[in-house]
Amino acid sequence: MATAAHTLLPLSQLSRPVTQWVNQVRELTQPRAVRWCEGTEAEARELTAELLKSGELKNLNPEFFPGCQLYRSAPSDVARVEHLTYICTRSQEDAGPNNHWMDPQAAHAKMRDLFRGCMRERTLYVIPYCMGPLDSPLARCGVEITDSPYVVLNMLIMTRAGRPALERIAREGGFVRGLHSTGELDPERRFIMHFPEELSIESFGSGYGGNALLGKKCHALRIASWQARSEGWLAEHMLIVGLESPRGETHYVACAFPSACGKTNLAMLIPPESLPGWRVYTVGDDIAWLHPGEDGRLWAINPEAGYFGVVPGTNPQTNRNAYEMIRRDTLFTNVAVTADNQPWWEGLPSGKPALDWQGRPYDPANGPAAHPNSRFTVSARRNPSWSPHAEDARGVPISALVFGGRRREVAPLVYEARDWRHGVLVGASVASETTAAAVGQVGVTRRDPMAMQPFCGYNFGDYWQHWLNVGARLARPPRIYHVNWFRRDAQGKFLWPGYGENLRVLAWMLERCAGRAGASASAIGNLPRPKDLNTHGLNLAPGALEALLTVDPALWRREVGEIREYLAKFGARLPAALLEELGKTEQQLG
Ligand code: GTP
Ligand code: SPV
Ligand code: MN
Repeated sequence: MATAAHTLLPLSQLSRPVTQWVNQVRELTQPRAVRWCEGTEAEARELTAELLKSGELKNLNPEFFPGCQLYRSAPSDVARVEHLTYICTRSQEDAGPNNHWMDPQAAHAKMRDLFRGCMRERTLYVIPYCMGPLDSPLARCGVEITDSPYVVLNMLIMTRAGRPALERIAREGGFVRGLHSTGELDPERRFIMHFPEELSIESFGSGYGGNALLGKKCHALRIASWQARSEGWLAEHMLIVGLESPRGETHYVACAFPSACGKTNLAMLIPPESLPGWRVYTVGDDIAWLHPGEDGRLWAINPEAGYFGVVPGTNPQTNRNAYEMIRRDTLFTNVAVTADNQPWWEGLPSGKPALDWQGRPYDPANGPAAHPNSRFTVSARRNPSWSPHAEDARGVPISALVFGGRRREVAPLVYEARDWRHGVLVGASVASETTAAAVGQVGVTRRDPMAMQPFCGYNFGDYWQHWLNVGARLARPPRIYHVNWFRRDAQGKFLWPGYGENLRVLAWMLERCAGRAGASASAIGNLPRPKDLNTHGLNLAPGALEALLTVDPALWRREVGEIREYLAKFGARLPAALLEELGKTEQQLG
């Protein structure tokens, strides 16, 4: 009975390298106890009960929101902190102008000082986790050490965590090391450090989302993008969605939009009634790992097992799937509550807030009731549109890649790149208005190539070359598109209804892939003519569609100039192919 005996082994005896590392960290941080996470439901229930008892979590109204809790983070700890996030490579050039950089030795020394003794009076949790299906050769494992039970609860939902992950680590040997402490939540003593050459992460002083759930942005994007480059694949900030047409064909599309620009919503889109026969299946809502397959196509897995999604704006009209999904077994962070203890957020059609996200009596003078970056954490299995192929070990084949941004002007609703090479330029040129997902000013337009500005673990120049190399290996590469759901009219109103109606744009892309849909060529790529989009049952203001599909040569000449200036920052590391493609666009603009 070798297997039975094996499962009885304490976790601390499964992998010597993991145990050695835990012991080193224990010595440095001095916790009062060490707890290894098994990943069972009983364990999650027990941890939840402890947090309810200590008051860190609050139960929400069990009649309407069974199994749901509220967590309020420190008011100064509500979003990612890009200015405190570093890539620590031996050479600064390897981190590139797109990253903050610190010398690895200096960074380790700084972090050692912060971590020394930081877990006194606290429990150290060891979370072995697997990013991707446990049986997938494309999945990668890590271990997060944290002193935050809230982080543990999130990681148990967001990743495949516990014994099976540690068993895989014991078999394979390698794993990403992520050390995290909430410290004193002092923004002056907060750093998120990445050591891609060592496959390790050190995060101190924040308990929030991407700063603290180390499997997510830190591992699955910043470290994984580095690993992906050396191994020949791509780690991207992309949703993955399956679209079944009325003809019964299913195609998968992966889309990179910056934070809070519509990935979760598109991933679980509900087809409008006027487009009968379409079905939508969610594979992932935030991160895609893309691998060239033996068949010459690009294949994608979602490394995550849950969603850490933006709450405000979720309602039965915009996203009924998400609205239903978060009505049970969901962890809410920084939402408001009603007088009868239901969660409340801006965009709900009914109810009113009694307490705001900080737990104060609601007063509009204090700003929104729910924090604009308030989030839900929920298992992907709760999603009514969860794809039956989301757990496939080899992933799903991708027919189209889509880049997008939040831009009130310039970028049309949709356009198609001329080919892969041009598509890499289109991705590298993405610009978007900043959102509440990161600390800083909101609504400022900045370059966010491939929606990876905050997440690429190395020099963008090398990254774009890697994209070109991957494309060259694909006999059947996906087509590449750019979309913008956020164009506005002169009064500031959105020109496009968005949400479920976005399916009309995706449908055009798939028809293009099948060689059935028309387009007109422009300097920036191919655009649908109004007649190429299915607008049946769509209620647009007069002239809106024409405005959405217009390329203004004067605005675009300025845009091309700005793109050229931006790309020049990457100097010798910038692939010449991107400048050649930009030159073609410029020439055609006249
Ligand atoms: P991260 O989790 O931060 O990576 O965000 P995300 O890209 O998944 O964005 P999400 O789908 O959560 O949407 C962010 C905000 O944009 C929400 O408030 C949505 O209501 C809003 N939004 C999403 N899709 C659309 C759309 O098609 N049109 C408009 N106008 N707003 C949208
Ligand atoms: C994002 O900001 O892109 C998110 C949320 O998905 S976080 O986990 O905080 O990165
Ligand atoms: Mn994201």
